[in-house]
Formats: sequence, structure tokens, C-alpha cells
Amino acid sequence: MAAMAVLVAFFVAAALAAAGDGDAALVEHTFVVSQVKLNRLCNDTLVTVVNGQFPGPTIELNEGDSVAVHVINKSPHGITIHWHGVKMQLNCWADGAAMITQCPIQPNKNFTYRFDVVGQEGTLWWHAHVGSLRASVHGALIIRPRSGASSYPFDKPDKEIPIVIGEWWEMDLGHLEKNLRNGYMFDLPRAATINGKPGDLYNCSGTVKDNNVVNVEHGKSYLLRIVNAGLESEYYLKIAGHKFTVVAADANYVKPYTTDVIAIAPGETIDALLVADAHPAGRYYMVVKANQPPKPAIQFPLIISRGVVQYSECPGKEEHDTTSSIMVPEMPDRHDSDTSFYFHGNLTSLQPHPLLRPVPANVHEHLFYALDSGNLCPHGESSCINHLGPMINNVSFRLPATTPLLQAHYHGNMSSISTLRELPDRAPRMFNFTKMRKPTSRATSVRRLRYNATVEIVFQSPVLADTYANPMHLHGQDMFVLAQGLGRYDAEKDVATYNLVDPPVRNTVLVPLFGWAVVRFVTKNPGVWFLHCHFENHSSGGMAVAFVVENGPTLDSTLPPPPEDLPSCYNYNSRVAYE
Ligand SMILES: *[C@@H]1O[C@H](CO)[C@@H](O)[C@H](O)[C@H]1NC(C)=O
Ligand SMILES: *[C@@H]1O[C@H](CO)[C@@H](O)[C@H](O)[C@H]1NC(C)=O
Ligand SMILES: *[C@@H]1O[C@H](CO)[C@@H](O)[C@H](O)[C@H]1NC(C)=O
Ligand SMILES: *[C@@H]1O[C@H](CO)[C@@H](O)[C@H](O)[C@H]1NC(C)=O
Ligand SMILES: *[C@@H]1O[C@H](CO)[C@@H](O)[C@H](O)[C@H]1NC(C)=O
Ligand SMILES: *[C@@H]1O[C@H](CO)[C@@H](O)[C@H](O)[C@H]1NC(C)=O
Ligand SMILES: *[C@@H]1O[C@H](CO)[C@@H](O)[C@H](O)[C@H]1NC(C)=O
Ligand SMILES: *[C@@H]1O[C@H](CO)[C@@H](O)[C@H](O)[C@H]1NC(C)=O
Ligand SMILES: *[C@@H]1O[C@H](CO)[C@@H](O)[C@H](O)[C@H]1NC(C)=O
Ligand SMILES: [Cu+2]
Repeated sequence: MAAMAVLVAFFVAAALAAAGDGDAALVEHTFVVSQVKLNRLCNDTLVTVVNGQFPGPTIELNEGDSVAVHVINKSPHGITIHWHGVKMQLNCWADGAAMITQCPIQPNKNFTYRFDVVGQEGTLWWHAHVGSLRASVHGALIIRPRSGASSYPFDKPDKEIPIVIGEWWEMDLGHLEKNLRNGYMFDLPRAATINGKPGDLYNCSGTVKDNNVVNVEHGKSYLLRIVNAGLESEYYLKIAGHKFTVVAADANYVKPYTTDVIAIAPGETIDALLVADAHPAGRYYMVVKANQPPKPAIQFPLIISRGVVQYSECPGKEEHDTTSSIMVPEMPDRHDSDTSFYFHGNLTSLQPHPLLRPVPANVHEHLFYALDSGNLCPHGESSCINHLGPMINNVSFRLPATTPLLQAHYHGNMSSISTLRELPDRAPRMFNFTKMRKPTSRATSVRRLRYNATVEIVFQSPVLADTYANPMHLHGQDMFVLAQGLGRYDAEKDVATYNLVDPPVRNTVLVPLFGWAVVRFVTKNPGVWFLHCHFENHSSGGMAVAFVVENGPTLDSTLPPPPEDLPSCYNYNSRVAYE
């Protein structure tokens, strides 16, 4: 009897260990960053990548695991890696935002990022956060439930497939960055890519063999883990003859939402189930197509790419390599912004779920952030060549030149940053959004926030004809997206539309074209957290602000000291590091 009891106790303990904290693992990767020649579109192009791969390696882990990534910089650029969407509780030093949380890792130096992934499940990603290098330095980060795929809040898929949407740049990314920071915004990628492949719409790919292929079996289900790692475009994604069920966004579960089109802006991620229920003798294109604002906004050439969904039962699939037999999905028009608006508006969080918190009720800080582009010409004239200054509340953000903000904050000498300015909580005399390119100025804009404050931000995109949407990404915490709307935000009527029950929880909120969005979050994570548009042309130009979150009253609400080997800024030269 006693032996039996001991045995039972042993099994219970073993089961608990398997399901609980004892199970947390250390997931280790080595990232060698270097320049390699990759052949795309008939052309060898020198690109900066991780481990020779575009996109870079996928990091897979279980919720609760610890991660160590050894970054060895063999490239000529200063490098940082940002773990996009990872909350980094009490670990702001590992956030990887250049000159916000750390100086870049110099060429021929190395640094190990160490962090835990806690209380999040789904798809996130990692990317360089210095200059425009994220165009080619990025990859997926997949977080499964600690007790395995059986505890997904949806039917366990037969297979999981990362879909990383990217853009192929032939121009040197250092040059691109220089142009963007100088207010020149008209460089374009040569192609969109799906898992690194431009696909058969481009010459010199031209054959189906060069497409990204998703192999499926009839009747099985697949979890697509979709990342938009592109710099400049929101994409519509469709697969001919198939539908999706969206189950998560930015590593937060959503109520299953069935749709035949996915809208995904830079910085966003979507987990969607795909059931292979079409005729298995057919072949089906997966298409990603960039949208863009209509005229009079400047019109760019269409950016589009496609891959193929291939059934294992399809007869003779290897032999005939022709495109004509493949079914093409009907895509939204490139100027269609409604499809994106409705897609985002239809997402609600999967409340109640143990990983989802209730919406905080009492707001302590009300911020109104007007997103716009101003004029940086010395005298406000529009004739100087480099003049566009993307901005928030009439300040175009610039990075500090020598000391990262977090380091200055930690040492209590933030005032030593000569370009520092406190960002006003609202636009000066309520911007009249009907007249573009007003004069603006540059500063390292920050907003101080006390610990445990509930912050509400109304983001307002311009409501002009010549304008754009803005995917605003917050580091270090997720936001409840309470509402979105078109036109100018009007508290009188719009507060009544807030979803305080099951709003989607995201690290990137797409502020619609000609519209606004409202978010709420609680400052539970001391440190300096960047908030910026994830269109590279806007973020490099200055549509950004840094939140400085103070320590709380206890040890477990206090930012620990930096890791001893944090890259040194000694002799740091921003020109070399960024270009
Ligand atoms: C090949 O790439 C280089 C830059 O790497 C670019 O200047 C050139 O125009 C490209 N050539 C073609 C044919 O696309
Ligand atoms: C990282 O750099 C240190 C010295 O800065 C060196 O001792 C170590 O071997 C390097 N590690 C790797 C993996 O290159
Ligand atoms: C591909 O090349 C053909 C012939 O050279 C040309 O007519 C066509 O416009 C090209 N297509 C693309 C997408 O560049
Ligand atoms: C920045 O990129 C977005 C998305 O492609 C585009 O709509 C916008 O016109 C660009 N902004 C500027 C100022 O060129
Ligand atoms: C959901 O999408 C449908 C059409 O796709 C649209 O009519 C509806 O307004 C959307 N709902 C929200 C809340 O955006
Ligand atoms: C801020 O203070 C720290 C510690 O006193 C010092 O090492 C650092 O040089 C100072 N930075 C600036 C920009 O004054
Ligand atoms: C904004 O400016 C336009 C034209 O300059 C003017 O017609 C309109 O009345 C202004 N609106 C507000 C709210 O000031
Ligand atoms: C925006 O900032 C610029 C430069 O400081 C200033 O000249 C302009 O008056 C400001 N605009 C408003 C609406 O306050
Ligand atoms: C944070 O604030 C809430 C009320 O807004 C309070 O209930 C809670 O105890 C606070 N937590 C801490 C750690 O200060
Ligand atoms: Cu980011």
C-alpha cells in the first residue's frame, strides 16, 4: 500500500514536472551576420543576412523557455537584433533597438541576447533594428504552448508552416537608410518575396520551380504562421480556392475568424488555419499583393509575388511546369483599403483565455498622437531636395548620437542628451489635417510614464487625399486595440464604440488610411520602449517616440543592471554604425 502511494506520488510529480516550470528549456542559437551574394531576379546581389539565409533561421520554443542567441557580427555594419513582440519583462536591455536600448554590435564583435518568453503563444519574429538592415536580417519566432500543441485553443493542425513575406532590395541598404533619414522616400524594392522567393511573376524566376511551394495532403489542416517582414507595404494574401481561419494575431489568440483574404501590415503577424479541402488534382497560387493609397498619393509600381499550394495527390505535378494550369485568386484592387479596414475590424480576442487579461478601466494618461509628415527645409520652403519629416505631434524623432536612451536613463543623466525633448501629449492647437508639409523640427522625443499607469493613445492618421496608413509598433508590451474609425477622431461619439470586452491585443496597431485607432496598455515593464511606425520610410524619418517607464516600488518592478558584456559605445561613430 505504502509502495503504491509512493509510486502514485511519483507519477503525479513527474506529470507536474512535465507540464510545469520544471520543463522550461534553454533554446540556443548562433547567428552569424555576414554579407553574402544571393542570386535573385537574374542578379547576384550582396546582402546582409544571418547564417547565409534569407529569411534567416526560425526560432522555435515553448512558452516559458529561455533563449540565448549568440550574435557574431562578421558584417561591415553595426548590428542589433530586436525580438519583435517579445515582452522582455524586466529585461529592456535585451530589446535590441539601436541607440534606444543599446549601441550596435560593432563589426567583428559579438554579443549574446538572453531572454525568457513568458505568457505569450503564437508567432512573433526577430529582425535587425539598426538602419534599414531588417530588410534582409529577419526570421520567424514561434512560441508553442508549454504543454505542447494539444493545448492550442483550436483543433491541432497536422503541420505548421511559416510564411515570411519580405521584400527584395537590390540597392544597398545603407544607402537606402541614408536617403530615408534625409527625407528622400522614393526608393523601392525590386520584388516581394514569400519565404525568400520572388516567384514566377518576375523574369528570371519565370518558372514555377522558383516559387515557394506549400505541400499539402487532401483533408489535412495546416497552421500558417504569417509574418510581414517587408519595409514598405501592407500585403493582401490569398490562396486560390481556399479559405483561412485566423486564430491568432501578434501572438495573442483571437476568436476564429474565417476569411478568404488576409491583410497584414509591416510588423504584424497572423496565425491562420488552412484546410486542404480543394480538388486535389488542382494547383493553386498563393499571392501576396501590396496595397497603396490612391492618387493623388505618389503611385509606385505594383509589388506582387506568388507561390504555389501543391497537393501530394496531384497527378504529374513534377512533369508539367507550366503556369497556365494553376488557379489564380482574385485579389483586392491595389487601392482597396476597405478590405484591410474590415479585416482588422473583425478581429476580437479569444476572451476568456488564461493568457488574456481584462481591459484596464481607469485611464491615467490620455495621449493624442497626430501622425503626419512635416517639412524639414531650413526655412519651410518646399524646394529643398530632402525635406520630408515624418513625425508625431509636430516632432520628427531622431536617435541620440552617442549614448543610448536606456543607458542614459539608467544612470540618471538623460538631460545630458542634448537633442532630448518631452513630446507634447497632443498636437499643437489641434492639427488641421488638411494642409500638408507644415514646418516641423527634429528632436529625441520621449514621454515619461510612471510604473503601473494605464495609458490610452488615440492615433490619428492624416485625413488628406495624399496620405497613408501607419502600422504603429510598441516595444515591450502589447496594446488593447479598442476601436478604429475613418475620418477625424471625435471623442463625443467615438468613445461609445470602444470594445472593452474582447478587443484584439497586439504589438502593432494599423492606424487606418484616412482614419484613427485607439489603444490602451498598462506600464508594467520599466525601461525605455520605442513606439514607431513600422513603415521603414516613416520610422527612419522620425515617426516615433520613446516611452521612459519608471521603476515601481519593489525589486520585482525595478530594472536590473545591464548585462556586463552589453556592446560598448566607446569610440562609437554613428555614421559607421548605420551606413
Ligand atoms: C543587379 O543588381 C545591382 C545591384 O546589386 C543593380 O545595380 C543592377 O541594376 C541589377 N541588374 C539588373 C539587371 O537587375
Ligand atoms: C566573442 O568575443 C569574445 C571576445 O570579445 C571572444 O572571446 C569569444 O570567443 C567570441 N565568441 C565567439 C563565439 O566568437
Ligand atoms: C519579362 O520579359 C519580357 C520579355 O523580355 C517582357 O515583355 C516582360 O515585360 C517582362 N516581365 C516582367 C515582369 O519584368
Ligand atoms: C512610405 O511607404 C508607404 C507604404 O508603402 C507609402 O504609402 C508612402 O507613400 C511612403 N511615404 C512616403 C512619404 O513616401
Ligand atoms: C467585418 O467584415 C465585413 C465584411 O468583410 C464588414 O462588412 C464588417 O463591417 C466588418 N466588421 C467590422 C467590425 O469591421
Ligand atoms: C552618464 O553617466 C554615466 C555614469 O555616471 C557615465 O558613465 C556616462 O558617461 C554619462 N553619460 C553622459 C552622456 O554624460
Ligand atoms: C482646415 O483648413 C481648411 C483649409 O485650409 C479649412 O477650410 C478648414 O476650415 C480648416 N478646418 C479646421 C477645423 O480648422
Ligand atoms: C511645428 O514646429 C515647427 C518647428 O518648431 C514650428 O515652426 C511650427 O509652428 C509648429 N507647428 C505648429 C502647428 O505648432
Ligand atoms: C497597479 O494599479 C492598480 C490600479 O490601477 C492596482 O490595483 C494595483 O495594485 C497596482 N499594482 C502595483 C504592483 O502597483
Ligand atoms: Cu519592431
